[in-house]
Amino acid sequence: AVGLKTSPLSSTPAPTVPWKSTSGQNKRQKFESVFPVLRDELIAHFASKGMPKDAIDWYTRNLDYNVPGGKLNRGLSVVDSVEILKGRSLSDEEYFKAALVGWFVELLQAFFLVSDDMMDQSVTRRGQPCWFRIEGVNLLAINDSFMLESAIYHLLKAHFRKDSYYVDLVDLFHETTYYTEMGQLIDLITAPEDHVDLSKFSLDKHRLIVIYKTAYYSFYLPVAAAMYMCGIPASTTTPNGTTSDPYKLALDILIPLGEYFQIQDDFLDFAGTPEQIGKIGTDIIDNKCSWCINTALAVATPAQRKVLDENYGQKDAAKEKTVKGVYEELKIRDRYRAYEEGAYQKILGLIDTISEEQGSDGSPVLKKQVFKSFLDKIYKRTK
Ligand code: GPP
Ligand code: MG
Ligand code: MG
Ligand code: MG
Repeated sequence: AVGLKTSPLSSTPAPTVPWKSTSGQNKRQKFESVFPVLRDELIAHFASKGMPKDAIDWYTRNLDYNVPGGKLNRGLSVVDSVEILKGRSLSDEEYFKAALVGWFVELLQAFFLVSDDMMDQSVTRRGQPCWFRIEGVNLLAINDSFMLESAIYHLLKAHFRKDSYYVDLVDLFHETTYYTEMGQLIDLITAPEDHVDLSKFSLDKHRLIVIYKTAYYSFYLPVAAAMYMCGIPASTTTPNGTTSDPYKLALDILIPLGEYFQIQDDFLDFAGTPEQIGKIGTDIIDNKCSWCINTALAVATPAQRKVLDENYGQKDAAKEKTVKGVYEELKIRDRYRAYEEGAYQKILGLIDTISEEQGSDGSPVLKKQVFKSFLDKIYKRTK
């Protein structure tokens, strides 16, 4: 074995700070400027193993093609949450570490998207062809996705192994990945390619799928990671003696938030243009248990139901169009707008239940603004 434990690890100290020069620019650019730092660190480590030039070029292309270029909501939420929880602006070192963890969430997302696009047989992503569709890539994209995932744990070890919360972060990323894979499994087996049976769909089934495939990694992971980095303990006791688990409290808000986000994704798969959403919707053709079909099934007349039964889940653009026609007849757009308003109000109500009262031991506490800031990032999104 290569003795992973004893081999010298690359750069633990924060490298020169390229993001300093962007201090007047917006949060996104500042966050984006950290990506080349970790990309170069991964490539330098890879090259140090004697990897040949063509492999170095391949890995660099994998990272550049698949990791940046998204909306970055998840990654930015780590940084925003750390700032809100600390209640002050961050030092350069603190910013760098929060941004690194933000990029770990984006690396995890890249790993999921590269493989999800193969499983969903998607065409485009973020306005460009899906990685596996690039000439010469094909099934090699499976290994490329694995490398995006493993990069997280390499960088975590390089930068965080001496921190008290290191093991919490490792565990959080592992557990969240496992949950997402459980969700992906039920997403896929509820959508068999060769057998359409709409009676198997339900909004309860949909809820289970989206909580596991999306909500944990997209919402709980960034916030819980920030909470660990800020030293929020697993249990707090208020001065009046009641105890609560801030992570459970966060989960109880972030799961409904994630459910709302995936319903937006399902709606945009039907109603968004590829220019807007950067991807071509495949849910109807892929026989997905989407919010749109479930909402349609709940209100369809027997005649409309028959049309859905005969046209859903088939690799046929004309049939897809027919399904979309039924969605328009059933006013799915209006129903979505009503859903969105209700979900927004419900989540605001959940956020309001958070007590910001200081625990009796003086340890840091959860803040409403963490959730408000995340909700604001996605409310009424069109991409
Ligand atoms: C979103 O589903 C869920 C994921 C991208 C998680 C994938 C999980 C794996 C373990 C691979 P989606 O297919 O609706 O997303 P999109 O619409 O972006 O393709
Ligand atoms: Mg999918
Ligand atoms: Mg997909
Ligand atoms: Mg989708």
